[in-house]
Amino acid sequence: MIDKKITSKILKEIKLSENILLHLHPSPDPDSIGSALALQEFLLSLDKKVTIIAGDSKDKNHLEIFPNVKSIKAKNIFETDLSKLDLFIILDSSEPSQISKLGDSQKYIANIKKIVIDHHPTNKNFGDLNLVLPKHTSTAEILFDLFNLWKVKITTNMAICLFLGIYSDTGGFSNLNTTPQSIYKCSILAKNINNLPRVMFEFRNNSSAQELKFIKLGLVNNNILFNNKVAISAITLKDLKKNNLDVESINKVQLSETLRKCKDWQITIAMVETKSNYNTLSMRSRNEKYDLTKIAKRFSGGGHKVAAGALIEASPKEALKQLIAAIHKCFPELGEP
Ligand SMILES: [Mn+2]
Repeated sequence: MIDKKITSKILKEIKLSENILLHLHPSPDPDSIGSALALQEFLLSLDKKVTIIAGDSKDKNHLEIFPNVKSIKAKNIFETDLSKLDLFIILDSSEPSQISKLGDSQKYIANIKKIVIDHHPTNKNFGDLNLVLPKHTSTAEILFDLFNLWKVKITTNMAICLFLGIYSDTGGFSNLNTTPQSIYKCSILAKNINNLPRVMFEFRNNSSAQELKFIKLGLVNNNILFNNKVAISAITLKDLKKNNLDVESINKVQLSETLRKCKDWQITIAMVETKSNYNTLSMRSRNEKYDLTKIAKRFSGGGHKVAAGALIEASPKEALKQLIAAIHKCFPELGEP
C-alpha cells in the first residue's frame, strides 16, 4: 500500500510550486522518458510551468514513439539555471549520479526542493520527500497509482507513456518483477490507446542499423566463462572506433539482453569502455539467485536483482579482471572462472 501521508504531501508541494523541473537519467530508458512525459502532462493540466531536461545523454534513438518528446530540452543539469525553479521532481533515479555523471550533481541540486519518486530498491532517499516503492515494476506504475489516487484524468498521451514505461521495465511482462497488478494496470491504460498494436510494433521494432552493428561487435567480443554460465561482452573504445560506432549510438542494455536470450548463460554483462578507462556495465541475470545488486554495489552501481548497472574505472583489461573476481566472490557456486 502507498503511504497516503507522503502522496498528499507530494501533491501539496506540486500545488505550491510554479516552475517545476523534470529530467531523464543517463542512458534514459522508456520508464525514465515515459514517466517524465506523463507527469509533465499532468503538471501542465494544473497550469504549472514544466521543464524536462534530457540530461547527460544526447541519444534520441528510442524516443520518437513518445508523444511530445520534442518538448524535452537538450540540456544537462549543470546547464540548467535552478534559481528560477521551485521544485525538482526526480523520477526513476536511485541517487544523484542518475541526474548527471558529468559533475557533482548532489551539490548542484542542494538548494532546490526535491521530490524523489522511484522503484529501485537501492534508492538513497535523497529528496526532501521520497516515494520509493521497490515492489512496483517501474516509476510509470507508481505514477499510475498516484494519478489514480489524485483522480487525474488519464489522456491518450499519458496512457501511451505509462504503458511503455511499465511494459519496458517488465521486459514485456517477462521479467521476474512482473506482477498481475502491473499487467492489470496496463490493461486499463490500453483502453485509452487507440492503436495499441501499431504503437507496440513501432516500439519493439525500432533498432537503428548502428545498434545492430554494435550487437554484432558484442557477439564477436563475447567471453564465455564459469563453465558456460556467464557471458561477458567486453568492448573497448578502440573496438568502437574501428567499427565506426560512436558511444551515443550504441545500446548496452540491448546487448546484455540479447546475450540473455541464451538459456545457458545465467549472468550476461555488456561492459563497454565509453570514455578512456571508464567501463560502463549493463548486467542481466536469468535468475534472482544471481543477485546482481551484489556486484553493482562493488562498482558504484545500482539496480535490481536481475537487472543492474555499474561502472569500473580502470583499463578495460584490468576492469574485466576485477569483474571476473567480483563474480567469483559473489557467486562461489559458479565454480572457477
Ligand atoms: Mn525504471
